[in-house]
Amino acid sequence: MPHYKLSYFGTVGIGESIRFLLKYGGQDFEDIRNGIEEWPKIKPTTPYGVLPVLEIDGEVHHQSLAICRYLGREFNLAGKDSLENLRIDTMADTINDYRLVFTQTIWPPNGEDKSKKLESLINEHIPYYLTKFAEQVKKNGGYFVGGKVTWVDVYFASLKPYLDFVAGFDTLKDYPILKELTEKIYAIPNIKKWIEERPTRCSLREYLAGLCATITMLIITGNGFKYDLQPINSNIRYSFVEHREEEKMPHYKLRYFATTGIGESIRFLLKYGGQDFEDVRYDLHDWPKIKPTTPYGVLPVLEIDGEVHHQSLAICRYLAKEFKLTGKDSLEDLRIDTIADTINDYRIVFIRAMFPPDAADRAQKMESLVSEHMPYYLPKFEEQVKKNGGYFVGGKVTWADFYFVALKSYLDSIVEFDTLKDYPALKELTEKVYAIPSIKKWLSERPTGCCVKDFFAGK
Ligand SMILES: N[C@@H](CCC(=O)N[C@@H](CS)C(=O)NCC(=O)O)C(=O)O
Repeated sequence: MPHYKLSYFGTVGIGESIRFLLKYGGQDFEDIRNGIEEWPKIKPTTPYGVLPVLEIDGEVHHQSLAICRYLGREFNLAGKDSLENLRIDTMADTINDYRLVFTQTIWPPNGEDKSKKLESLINEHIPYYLTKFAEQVKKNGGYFVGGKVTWVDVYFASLKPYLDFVAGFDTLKDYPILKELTEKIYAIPNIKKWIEERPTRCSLREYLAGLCATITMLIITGNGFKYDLQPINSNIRYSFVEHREEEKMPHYKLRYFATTGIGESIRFLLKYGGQDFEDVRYDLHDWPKIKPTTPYGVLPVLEIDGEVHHQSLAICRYLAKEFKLTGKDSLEDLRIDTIADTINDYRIVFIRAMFPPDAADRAQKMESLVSEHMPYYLPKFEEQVKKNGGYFVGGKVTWADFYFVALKSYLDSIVEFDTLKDYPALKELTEKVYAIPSIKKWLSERPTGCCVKDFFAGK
């Protein structure tokens, strides 16, 4: 058995899903629970200044969802095939989007009224998501995916006390099927035992003292593992693409906005895989009509042979598996997932800087994006790429590299300068991905005038 050491706060929060999964797997683990008073000292010792962090035989991992996916696989709670894994990943990311609305309620962005946020959490967001979750669980025999328990059910059930606490009531009270699912997870013997014996902390008093609020604010990220360098062998990848052309290709239809954004990584991956796809692009003025036709009111949406999928990262991971851009084993996949989620956290800071309606707030967010957040993330990305032979993971191109590179034009256009200008290793990585023949071709032919600011300006 590997040695697991989990470091989180003395509460439930997003660390609890990892505890649930370790317990489910019958794994002993060191359950380090940090107090808020120690946090300022501990923070700089974590990969990206946040928790949870899980050490597996001394190797440091972060990003709660990446860790859950890894443990899910270790303990046979993953899907039976890659399409089922896509469905699980999609739901996990959607549950995480749901959770983030709670986080934003506790920590409203500057100037936003907390009670208004709570009101819209309760009256809009909770019913919006839970109705859809309930529908899905009903259609799937009482579980989120495939009529049996998977790690996404455990993830959902483990979050309940935390979400109830923020909302101030039993969030599942009007959703019997979700309640039943949660009870089923709680009744699994190892989990039942854990619930009986786990430390009971995170009281309201503690919460008000700032501990839980700090925790909920955290978007878990990080790095700091040892690397397994491999020679770069891009021939293998090109020959794979040629080989695929002989196979029966599924029909792909991508629906996104008429810009790069998070849809572009999906386009990059499809192009890399030599896949034709319908590239449906919407203008902003079409959006109100289109929004209700999507699963959760957002894009991108990818149809694969008519089955509708959403969540950009879940889709990228699925395509990467199709086109052999994943890791060589599950630990390498964990490293790829971790950096992809961290790049996504970085991306979200750009979005938060771009949208506040108040100009002064927007200017302040933009200023801290450029002077704090970018210099925080980019040197860490640069260091990781340097340590890994010019790629994010394992000394060869993986979908994490594609995800990062495809976002560049979008992020550059938000701040209006080359975000990688001071980061030669990241720049070189970008050039390498741009030079892959299928990507080079795509860059030369993709619709132009597609940058984020122009798009929002209606150009
Ligand atoms: N976690 C989702 C987020 C999707 C998302 O927020 N999409 C934005 C575009 S980048 C959207 O559709 N916004 C329209 C809206 O919220 O009305 C994913 O990665 O797919």
